[in-house]
Amino acid sequence: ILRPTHNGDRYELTSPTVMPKAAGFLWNQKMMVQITCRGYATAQFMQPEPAKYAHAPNLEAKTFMQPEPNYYAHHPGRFVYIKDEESGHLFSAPHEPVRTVPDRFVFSTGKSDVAWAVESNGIRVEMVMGLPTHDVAELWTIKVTNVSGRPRRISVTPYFPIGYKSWMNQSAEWNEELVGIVASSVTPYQKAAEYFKNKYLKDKTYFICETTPDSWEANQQNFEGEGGLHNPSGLQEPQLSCGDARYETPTAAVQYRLALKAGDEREYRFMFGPAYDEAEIRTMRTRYLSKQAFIRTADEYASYMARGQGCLRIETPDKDLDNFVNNWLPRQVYYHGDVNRLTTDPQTRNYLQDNMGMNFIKPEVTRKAFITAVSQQEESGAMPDGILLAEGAELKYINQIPHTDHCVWLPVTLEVYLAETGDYGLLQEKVRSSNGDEFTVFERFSRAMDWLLRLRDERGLSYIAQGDWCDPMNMVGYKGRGVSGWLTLATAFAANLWANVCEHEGRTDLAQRYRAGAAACNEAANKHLWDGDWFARGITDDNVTFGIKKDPEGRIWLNPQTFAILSGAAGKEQISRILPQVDEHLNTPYGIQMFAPPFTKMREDIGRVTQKAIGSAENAAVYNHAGVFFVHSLYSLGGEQDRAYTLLRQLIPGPSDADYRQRGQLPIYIPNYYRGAWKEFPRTAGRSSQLFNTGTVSWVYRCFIEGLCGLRGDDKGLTVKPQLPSAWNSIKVTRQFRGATFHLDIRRADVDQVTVRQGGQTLPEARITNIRAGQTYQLAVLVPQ
Ligand code: CEZ
Repeated sequence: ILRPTHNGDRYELTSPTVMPKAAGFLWNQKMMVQITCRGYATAQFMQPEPAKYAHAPNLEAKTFMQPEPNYYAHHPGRFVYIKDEESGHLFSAPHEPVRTVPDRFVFSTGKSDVAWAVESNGIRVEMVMGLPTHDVAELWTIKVTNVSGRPRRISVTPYFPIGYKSWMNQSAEWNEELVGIVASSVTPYQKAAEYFKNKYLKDKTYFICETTPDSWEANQQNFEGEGGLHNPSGLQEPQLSCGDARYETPTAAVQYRLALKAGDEREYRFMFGPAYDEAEIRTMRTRYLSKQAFIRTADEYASYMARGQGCLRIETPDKDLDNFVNNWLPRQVYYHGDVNRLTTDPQTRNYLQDNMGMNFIKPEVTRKAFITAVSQQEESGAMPDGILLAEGAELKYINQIPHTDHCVWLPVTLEVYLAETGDYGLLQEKVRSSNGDEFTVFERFSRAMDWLLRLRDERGLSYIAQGDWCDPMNMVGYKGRGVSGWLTLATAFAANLWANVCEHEGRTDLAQRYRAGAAACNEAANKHLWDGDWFARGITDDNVTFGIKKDPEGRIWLNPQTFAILSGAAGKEQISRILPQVDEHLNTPYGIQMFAPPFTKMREDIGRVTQKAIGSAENAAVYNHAGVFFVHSLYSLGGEQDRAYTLLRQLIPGPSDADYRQRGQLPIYIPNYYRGAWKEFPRTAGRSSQLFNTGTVSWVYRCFIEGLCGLRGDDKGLTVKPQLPSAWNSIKVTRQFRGATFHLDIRRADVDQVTVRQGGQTLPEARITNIRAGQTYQLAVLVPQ
C-alpha cells in the first residue's frame, strides 16, 4: 500500500481507502496546506493572524490547529469531476466526492509538491499542487489523458469549494478579465475598532484558469442541486449554468468539454488563493499562471526546501529509518523553526524548543530567536506565556492561562546552540525590553533561573499555577498552592545546565549558586515525591500527592521520571527501580504512554487533562514529546541504547503494513501523539493525531545526532560517542558541523573505548579539534562490542 520512491524523496500510497486521513503538507513563511489522499484540504495563511480562503459551508469558530481532524462530504477540498458524456459514467479525483473505486490510484507526497495519478474508466487524471516561496497561493496542474484506446467525449470539471465566508456579506462571480471565479466577502466584526484592523484583510478568494473554460459555476447550491456532491445537478446539464452567488455560498467550478482521441492529453493550470482586490489577483496571474512560471516557481520552492536539509545523513541496517532521518525529519524540524507553527504568539516553550531544532539547520535563526524571546522577559525574570512575533499580535488561547515552566527551555535550547556553534559571544549581547531595561543575554538567563528557583514553596517544590509543560493540567494549583513534581525536577535540570555555562564564562560564584539551587530542588523532590519506585507528578492545592502507587488512574507519569534522570535527582539505585516500572506500565507497541492508567472522569484537583478522551492527547496517549524526552534521558545515561532506540523507532510509523494501517499516517512526519490507552482500548491504540505541529521533532533529531550517532559539539570541537543499538554492527554517518563535513564509518571492534582514526592515525581522544570550515574529514570510528 505504501512505498518510498525517488530515493526516498517521495512516498506513494496506492489506495484512497486504507489510510483515508493520510496527508501531505506544504508551507511557506506565509501559509500552510495539509491535504489528504482523498482531496480534503486545510489551508491557512497569515495576515498576520492565521486566516482561511476556503471554508466549511457553515460558520467556523477560530481556533488553533487540532488533532484528529474530521472530514465530511462538504469539507473544503480540491477535486476534479470527470464525466463520460456518452455513457454518463462519473468519477472524481483524487477520490472525493464521488468515491468511485479507481482502477489505479497513486497519492504521491513529495517534499515540495503533492501529486496524484488516478485512473478510472480509461481516463487518467494527474494532479499536482505546488506553492510559491514568497506568496500565498496554490498552484495546480491538472492533466487528463485518454488511456482507453478509443476516442472519448468527456467533461473535466475542477471543483474547488470556497465555503461560507461571512454572515455579513459574501458573493462570487465569474471575472472575464481574470479568467476565473472571484468570491468577495467582509470579515464579520462588531466593534468599530475592528473595522480598522480588518480594513486591509484579504477578503477575496479566487480560482483562476490559464485556459478559458467552456462554462463555470460560482454558486454552490446551483452546482450541487438535488444531486448532492456525489452526483451534482450542475453536471447533469449540457454545461454549467454560469451562475453567480449573491449572499449565497460561493464555490468555484469550471468545465472543459473535450473530444479526445486515443492517447490524447490536455494539461490545465489553475491558481487558488486569497487576495485583497482584483489588482492583486491580476499581479498574481501575471507572476505565476503559465507553464514557464510554474516550472520556475517549483524550482525556487525546491531550493527553499533544500535549505532545510539538516546536518545528518545516516546509513544503518534499517533503510526505512534512514529514509525518515535523511529526508523527512529535518524537513519537519525546518518547518517548525521556519514558521513557528504559523502563529503570531507561539507558546514560549514551543518557540524555544522549535528553535532548538533549528540549531541543526540554521543556527543563525535560533540566535535571533533568543534575542526576540528574552527581549520580552518580564521584570521579575519570568518569561511570558507566548512570544509575540508580529506588530499588534496578542496572547491568545492557551497563552492567556498562566503556566510556570517557560524559563526552563532557555538553557535547554541554549545548550544545543552552544554545542552546535560554540558562539558564547551571544551571551554578551545586550537586549533591551519594551519597558526600557537593558541586560545582557547572560544576565537575562540568570534572572530567568533566579525566577524559577524563587517560585517554590516552603518545601522547595515548584508552584504550578494553571499548568506546566502539560498545558491542560490546569487545576492542580489554581488556588495558588499546588506544586509540580515535574517542574521541580525540570528546574533542577535547567539550573544545572545554566551552571555549566556560568562556569564556562568564569562565573564560578554563579555556577555554585545554580548548582546549589538544583541540588535543593532534587532534595525536595526526593523528600516529598519519591514513592518507592518512581517520582510523583505533583501535589495539589489541597496537599494531595498524585501520580503515586495508590492512585487508580494517573498512577505513573513519564515526565517526572525522565527529568529525575536528567536532573540527577534519581540515583543509580532509583533509576534501576524506575525503568522496569516504566516498561511495565507505559510501554505499548506504538511507543510509550505519557502516563497510565488513563483518567475516566474529571479530577477537579488535577484539571482539564482528566477530561480529555481516554487515550487521546495528554490523557494517556503515546504523547511523543514526552516519549522523546525520555529517550533523550536514556541517551544521557549511557548504556541504555537499546531501550532508547526501541522507543525512538516507535515514534515513526511503519515499516510493516499492519503498523501503517493502524497508525493511518504516512512516514513523512511525527505527529504530536498516537492514541494510547493501549490496555483499555486496543482497537484505537496507535492511531495518529495527524497533527504535525509538535515539540517532539527537535528532540528526535537531537537524539539521532547526539545520542545514537553520538556526534555532539563542545567548546573544543566535535565529540564522538556513538550509542548503537546492540543489533547493529556498523553504520555510516555524514555530519555537517561548523561548516565542515565529517564522513564517519562507525563499527564495532575489539576496543575498550571509542577510538577515532583519521588518515591511519588514532586521535588522542574521541574528539575532533581545530575544525576548519570547508574541510572534509574521513574518520574511522571503532566502538566497543
Ligand atoms: O498543545 C501542546 C502545547 O503546544 O501540548 C503540550 C504542550 O507542552 C505544548 O506546548 C502538552 O500539554 O489542551 C490543550 O491545551 C493541549 O495541550 C493543546 O493545546 C496541545 C495539543 O498538543 C494539541 O493536541
